[in-house]
Amino acid sequence: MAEYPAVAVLAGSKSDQAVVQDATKTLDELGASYDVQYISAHRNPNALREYIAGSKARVFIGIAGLAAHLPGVIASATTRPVIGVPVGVKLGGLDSLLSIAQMPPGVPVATVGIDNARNAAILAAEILALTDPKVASKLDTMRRSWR
Ligand code: RP5
Repeated sequence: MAEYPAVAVLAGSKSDQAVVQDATKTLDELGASYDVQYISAHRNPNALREYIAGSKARVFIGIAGLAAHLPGVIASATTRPVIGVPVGVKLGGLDSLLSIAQMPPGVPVATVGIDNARNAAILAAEILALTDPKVASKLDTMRRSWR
């Protein structure tokens, strides 16, 4: 297991907190360590870049609503995998979903469904599980519990 938080969970606003908690609850279930930060990509872009540069996280989860550029901006600053969670604020979340999913070729963001932070956390754990047997075992147990 990594000694530093393995997943960085970043959200654009404290108003995204309920969705953030869906992610962290699932990461707790799967034994994946994480750090949570609320940093707006448009209000505080310098702090966001500094955080990413200083982070040793192996996977980033970016949670944002409306224009939802946060996950794309995270991906612009790192080659580590980024998972985006569109938050349903307006337009049923379709604006956020398209903003996150429609990244131009070359800078991908793996996108989950609207407000589906649980899937983002499971996907992050699946990435960690490639090299972390404890997380792999927890994922296996979770899947078995659904049978
Ligand atoms: C996005 O705009 C945030 O991720 C949030 O989902 C939405 C509203 O933000 P606030 O008005 O609460 O700052 O940047």
